[in-house]
Amino acid sequence: MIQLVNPPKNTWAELSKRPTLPTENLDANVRAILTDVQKRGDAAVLEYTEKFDQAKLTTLAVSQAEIDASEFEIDIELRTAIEVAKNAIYKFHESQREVPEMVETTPGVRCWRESRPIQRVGIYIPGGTAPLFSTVLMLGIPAQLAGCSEVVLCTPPNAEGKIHPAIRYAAKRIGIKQIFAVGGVQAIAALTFGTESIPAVLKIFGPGNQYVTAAKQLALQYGVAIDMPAGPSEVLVIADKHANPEFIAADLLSQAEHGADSQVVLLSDSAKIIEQAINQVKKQLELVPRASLAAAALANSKAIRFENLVDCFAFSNAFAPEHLILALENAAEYRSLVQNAGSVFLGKYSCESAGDYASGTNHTLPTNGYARQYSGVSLDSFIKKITFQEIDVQGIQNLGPSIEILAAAEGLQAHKNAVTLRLQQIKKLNS
Ligand code: HSO
Ligand code: ZN
Repeated sequence: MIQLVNPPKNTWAELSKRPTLPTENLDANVRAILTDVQKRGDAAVLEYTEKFDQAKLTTLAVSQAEIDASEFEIDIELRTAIEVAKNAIYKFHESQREVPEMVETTPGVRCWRESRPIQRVGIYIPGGTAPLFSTVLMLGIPAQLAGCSEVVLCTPPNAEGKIHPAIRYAAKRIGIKQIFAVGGVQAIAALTFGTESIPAVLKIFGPGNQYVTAAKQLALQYGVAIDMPAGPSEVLVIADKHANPEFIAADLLSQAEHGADSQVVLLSDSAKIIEQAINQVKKQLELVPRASLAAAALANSKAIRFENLVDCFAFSNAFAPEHLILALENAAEYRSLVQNAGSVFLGKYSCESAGDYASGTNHTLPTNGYARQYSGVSLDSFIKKITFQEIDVQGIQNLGPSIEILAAAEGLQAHKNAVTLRLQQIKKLNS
């Protein structure tokens, strides 16, 4: 880890920059696949699947028999743990339902909002080095709770053309019926345009590599919504002298093992804690099977000592981490200092892994500094809110004259007339 002491404020923006991979021709290559899938549908998708995933498929849809078989392919322990996670995620997202509140803005004028689901949504689950079935739960559960009528899951097959059983099982447990063995840009393209077998959707969710992310950005241009711009996963820990260095190191490593481009930052006002945590990282790294990925991530990660915790929070807000762990005594009391973060973990027992899997909060969160302006995925991400209003005779009489003045002042006579005609009719009826 790169160690720094009290870096001046004018260096914070630079220190907060996430490394970017060279993206030469990336957009052009991604666009070419998108337009090819748009033109040739399943045939193109099958070709790209053979090219990028080495899987020779004849159909893209995962059969119901394969989905059902998942139950026997994973052990009872994992099935039970999935159930625990599912219940907690369900409970927390269920609590996000809003009861519509009707407001009388002027006597006789009532306004309110009602939620409706986004009808067709796509969930992308990356392949790569870890089968992220937890993400199936994180995206599928709020989709089901919102009442989305079609939930389409795409995930790349292995070279034998198979989907990891835990991904199939998680999908089955939450009632996702449409699973397609397709990944990468071709999956995003299929969800954007629809193919003979894969339905087009209105919004695409889920993490992915830089190609998938670029494809999602392009999908926006075709009128498809996306959850958020995504990037490599990241954690920032703020620790005081009371923190447990073993726990800090474990949390840093849990994020670092995601990939070589993961972002890991430790901030503290205690030189001793930083030293101990770094020693622990070295020790624990040896026990992690994905040590080479974690070591690569740690190589460009930072441990920074500041004069005090207020400066730590100021830096953290500038960095806007996806995950923020407050390894502080009385951590909850520091809440108001947090301005920018995707999800916050308070106190020594609140590890990020809990939020990644089973506490109930969503793990699809803004990375790359987007926590400054984006929220993580929630029930809201799967619904639209429609405003309603109902105006009675009294309401239009109260509000009408003001609307007439406003419309006239904008030079929009027809707008004014829509009110005037009604007011005139009311006058007639009353005389
Ligand atoms: N930390 C990841 C989520 C995840 N971790 C899935 C394990 N599985 C991004 O928030
Ligand atoms: Zn994680």
